[in-house]
Amino acid sequence: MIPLRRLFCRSFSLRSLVLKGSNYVSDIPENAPTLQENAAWLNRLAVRDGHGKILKIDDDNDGKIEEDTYEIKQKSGIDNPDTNDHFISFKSKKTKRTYNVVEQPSNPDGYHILSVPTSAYDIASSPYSTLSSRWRPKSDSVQSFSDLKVVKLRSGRGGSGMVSFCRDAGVAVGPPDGGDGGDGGDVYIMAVKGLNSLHGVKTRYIAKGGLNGSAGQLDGKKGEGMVITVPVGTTIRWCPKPVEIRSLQKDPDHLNKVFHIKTVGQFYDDRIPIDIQFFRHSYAIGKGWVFKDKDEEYHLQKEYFLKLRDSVRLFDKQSRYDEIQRDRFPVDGIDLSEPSTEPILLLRGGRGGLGNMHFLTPDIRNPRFAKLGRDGLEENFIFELKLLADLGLVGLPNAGKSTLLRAISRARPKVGHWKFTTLQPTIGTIFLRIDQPPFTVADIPGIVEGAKENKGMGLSFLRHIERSGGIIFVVSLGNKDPVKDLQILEEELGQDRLDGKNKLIVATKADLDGTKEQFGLLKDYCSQKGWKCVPCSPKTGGNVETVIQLMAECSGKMND
Ligand SMILES: Nc1nc2c(ncn2[C@@H]2O[C@H](COP(=O)(O)OP(=O)(O)OP(=O)(O)O)[C@@H](O)[C@H]2O)c(=O)[nH]1
Ligand SMILES: [Mg+2]
Repeated sequence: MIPLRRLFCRSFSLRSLVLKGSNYVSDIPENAPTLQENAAWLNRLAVRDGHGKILKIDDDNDGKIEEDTYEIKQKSGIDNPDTNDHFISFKSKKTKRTYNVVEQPSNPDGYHILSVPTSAYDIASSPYSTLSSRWRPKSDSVQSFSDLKVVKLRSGRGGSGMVSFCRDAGVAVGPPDGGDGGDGGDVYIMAVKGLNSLHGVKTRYIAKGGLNGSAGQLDGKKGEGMVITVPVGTTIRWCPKPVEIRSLQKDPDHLNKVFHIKTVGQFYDDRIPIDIQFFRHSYAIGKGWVFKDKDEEYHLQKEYFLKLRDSVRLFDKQSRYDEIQRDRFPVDGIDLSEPSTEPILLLRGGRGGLGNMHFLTPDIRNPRFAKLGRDGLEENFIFELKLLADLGLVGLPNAGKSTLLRAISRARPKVGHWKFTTLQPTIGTIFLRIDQPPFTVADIPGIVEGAKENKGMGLSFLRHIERSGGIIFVVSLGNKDPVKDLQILEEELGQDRLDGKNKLIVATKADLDGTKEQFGLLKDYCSQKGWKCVPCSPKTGGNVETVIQLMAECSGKMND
């Protein structure tokens, strides 16, 4: 544990301490900050404070801990463009979400308030989630699948500095030699190939804290970090505490409430939010001391301590400024659509506290105090897996989507004559000729009328086809009115989801008697819209080749 270099320094250092009144010469570590160095460092802090941004940070010495990232508020004038001049509303190009930003009345740290309706964080639950595990339908495969997780992450707390004095043969109390605390562990995320579900992601990750410093100027070890591995295609969004979201959902007035989230722009005072600002619930500026032998009360009566404390307040301010600059997370979240080349930092660990060796000054010969480490961060995130398929199969339950995917690829989704056979998405890969790139098709659970209002399996599964190039509407000719079925699907998906995507209509179960007329009506409807429509019977294999060709065109991946 003790670095060799330091051990070496302890035993054979070059600088010596000659004790008055004795001939004894004691070795002290070579890397110890000298009295002059410490004095110069404290002076430099004072100069820096004269001009520079760190002055902007509120430094009330009232012992209050810092702000929260967000607050839940009643919708008020502040969120209303008619009554608030400082209100702006804009649409993010990346996520297509509309944001309302309100200038904060008092704005000491340069952040603004992003007003987000509570519905934005509704964590959709499966329609079966109220059932006990015994009655819940079992998934199609042995391996469980999960595409949404709310995860609590916590970075490690910094270790405390040590109060210790050099002791040696003949030296009862030497110069201070307490080392600094180690920094807390960080939390990282990494997208890797080969995973296709979030079921292995835990609901809580806690990085280790840094170790305290030790005697002999040994700094504490840095806390072990955490690397969370997720499948490629995962997106990560910050979210408020799930307990608060759940209790809000029970509140009949929740639609009138908003989350006021503190955000910062690219530049100071920039109102277009780029990042969410996190705050550490750590000690206030000037606080966070560890005392040994003599307590705080004793030290507060000493002039030398009060003077030193003022200088160290400036150091705390600088540390707090660094934290404010770094503890941020993109408002739009992180989209891990490519495998990560290196881990991405989500939450940084707290900084370790200073050991007492830093407080040796001309006035203070035996500093019996050191600083505590800074706290880590604790935040919640929504991990959402958006499978990456070139095409998505969208249809009412029992339309024959899974049968179609089985017919065109080697994927084996479960088929059944009851509704909602498919409970989790499956991706099939279709290989054409050798000179053509393969394309992928995702089979997702069926969509019913009213899915928008969370009927059936809801619309949450559409996240898997959000990034696909085309949508395949699967309509059963065995149903009474296929045109009506198609209209329901269009209505449920909404124009926003359909825009900019290739579309193909596959009419299944064409082998059934009396479906010709149905197909004629469907074809007419599709040609009015300019969409291609093809009949087939995946069960008997009829016309499947044509369907594959049309799908390949629809995927937009065909070579000329
Ligand atoms: N006659 C006939 N029956 C079919 C055809 N395709 C599918 N079926 C039947 O329709 C029923 C439903 O098929 P699935 O493939 O499970 O339908 P799905 O759209 O995946 O259904 P969900 O997963 O519940 O949304 C099954 O009983 C199939 O055997 C077809 O071309 N002809
Ligand atoms: Mg199915």
